[in-house]
Amino acid sequence: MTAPLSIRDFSLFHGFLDRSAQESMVADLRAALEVAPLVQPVTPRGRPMSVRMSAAGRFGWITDRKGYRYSETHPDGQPWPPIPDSVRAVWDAVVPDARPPECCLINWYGEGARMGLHQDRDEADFDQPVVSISLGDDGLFRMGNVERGGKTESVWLRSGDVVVMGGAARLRHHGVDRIRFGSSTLLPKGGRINLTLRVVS
Ligand SMILES: O=C(O)CCC(=O)C(=O)O
Repeated sequence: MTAPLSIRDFSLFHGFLDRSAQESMVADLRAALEVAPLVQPVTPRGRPMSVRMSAAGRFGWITDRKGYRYSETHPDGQPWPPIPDSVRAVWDAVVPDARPPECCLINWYGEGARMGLHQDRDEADFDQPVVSISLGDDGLFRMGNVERGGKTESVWLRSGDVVVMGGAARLRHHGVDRIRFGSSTLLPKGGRINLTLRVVS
């Protein structure tokens, strides 16, 4: 494993997964999405998000008119499928001392989808990192500050890249301004999948 690039305390492992590892992870995710289909969530104010979401693990992160929260069931009522071993192996490799992940949030970005700058703070233990895995089209990842506002820096995340948001980066704002739709051949119909592994409780 080559040393990661550090930007604003985020650790970026470019090219962490090779093409065949990416393909088998996508197959594992397709099986998980059979159990827990992607949904287009709405914010508590009722605004539809541009990403589609699902999850694997004990918890999934959901949002609807009742608020942002972790839930042990999919909005349709069934429990989430287990986190695929291929995904769990990335966590074990990059954050071997962390507690086991309890949620793998699955975000799917179609053409024009984005995610505004935000902090991940619905988890109980901020000493535990969040690990992000990118698959498919390139996404422009913006990294900011713990406080709102101020200067930010951006980097294009490509298929197979892994980012660790731990330590001083754990509560930094981050988001995805845009994707380059069709830039990768991994997903036949285009789009970007981002997985974030989290310890929830
Ligand atoms: O899509 C990404 O690279 C980041 C996703 C993210 O910020 C999140 O799920 O909280």
